[in-house]
Amino acid sequence: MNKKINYTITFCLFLVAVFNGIAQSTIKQKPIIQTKYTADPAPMVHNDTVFLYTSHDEDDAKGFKMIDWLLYTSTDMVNWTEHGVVASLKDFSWVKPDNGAWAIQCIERNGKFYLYAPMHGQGIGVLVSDSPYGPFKDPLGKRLIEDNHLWNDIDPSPFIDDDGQAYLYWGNPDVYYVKLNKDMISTSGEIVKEPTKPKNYQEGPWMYKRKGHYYMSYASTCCPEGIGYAMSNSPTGPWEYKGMVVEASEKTRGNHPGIIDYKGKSYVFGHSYDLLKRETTTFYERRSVDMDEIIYNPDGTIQTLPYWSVDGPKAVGTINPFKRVEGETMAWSEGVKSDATTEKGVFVTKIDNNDYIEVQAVDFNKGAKRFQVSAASIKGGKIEIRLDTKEGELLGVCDIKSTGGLGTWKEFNSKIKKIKGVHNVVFVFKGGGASLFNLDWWMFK
Ligand code: FUB
Repeated sequence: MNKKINYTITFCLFLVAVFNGIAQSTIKQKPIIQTKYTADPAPMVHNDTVFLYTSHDEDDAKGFKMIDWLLYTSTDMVNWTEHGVVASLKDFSWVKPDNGAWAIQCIERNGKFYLYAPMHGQGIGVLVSDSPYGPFKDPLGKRLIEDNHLWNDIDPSPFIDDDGQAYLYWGNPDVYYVKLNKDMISTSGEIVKEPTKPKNYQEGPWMYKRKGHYYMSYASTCCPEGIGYAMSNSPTGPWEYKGMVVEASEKTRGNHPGIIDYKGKSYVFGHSYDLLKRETTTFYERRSVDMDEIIYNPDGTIQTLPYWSVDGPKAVGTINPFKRVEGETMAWSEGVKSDATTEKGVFVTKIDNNDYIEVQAVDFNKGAKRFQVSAASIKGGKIEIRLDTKEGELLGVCDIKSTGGLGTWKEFNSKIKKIKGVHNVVFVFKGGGASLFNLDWWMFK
């Protein structure tokens, strides 16, 4: 290679590095799930818990590469616990299982949980379970929706009105709806193509009723997509466009809404590419679910958010550290991944030197003096237990010795400085090299 070409390549690489550095250093938002790429948030409040069903972009996805759906729960809206794969294309015997697990939504009726799932190009199916955690089974063994626009049948959103009538809404680029029977796995009457499709509707209808108003929110404008919404006096329209819940932003591309009320506050969930952008400036379909609090005006309209805030919402609950807390419960993390086995369930893995997990709003109450953790390890390493931030006060260090393998679990404990009150806790992992240990659960005493 001659010198001139060499200099030119070096200069270009330098520019790319500077651009990457600038792009990555400007990403301050913190998507709520970091161990996997997640999309199409479908939050459901059941009893005192938010169940967040998501679709799942594979780590090596370039375009849409989606084969299963994930479940996360929270009782405080800042810490999310992963429950792993809650359903997959393989749960539908009539579906090609290689791709197309798009946006699902779950709804409860009479103690049963109905998960409506689009398999892109193959139609909309429904799975049923006695528990929001699954296992979900296909009661029909065939599509729920039969029509002549299979390709457009995506993003099903179930809704049950106060009079008990249930509906299913879906579609791109049109909105369709049909009545569901009480069994929730059969339809009644004709499929209707909504004649008053709201302005800028793209896809992803999210139907709900609040204080007597019917709402349809949806991926709005293209591209980029924000989250728009329309209101009506009836579940079947006419729909009147009311504006944006979250503005379309150049920071993102696709979007998909989920809206709930929980513990006296209201929240919108949607997409960002902010996790991907921390790693690369190249665009891939590797999305992340983010969320924020929203405020309703007295007339039921919604105050628009410009984009996801940097800090996210405040905690509306606390973590009890005197009971086992799953390692995969986190408000934020860097570096680590999650995995699962049938025996162990979900655990934290790929823990390298300086990776960390932050858990917010941990209520130490009258005081904790010891830390205990279940880990499995070949090399071993250390867990620094820090207060409030990654650089915060060091409460103690727990040594994780080799257990003889990443599948052999043992408990380790260490003394810590006495701590009281409500704090964020940050576990900073230290050791030589990569994959120091796996982590199942922790607690304080
Ligand atoms: O995630 C695949 C598709 O992208 C969804 O079904 C749409 O809503 C869009 O988010």
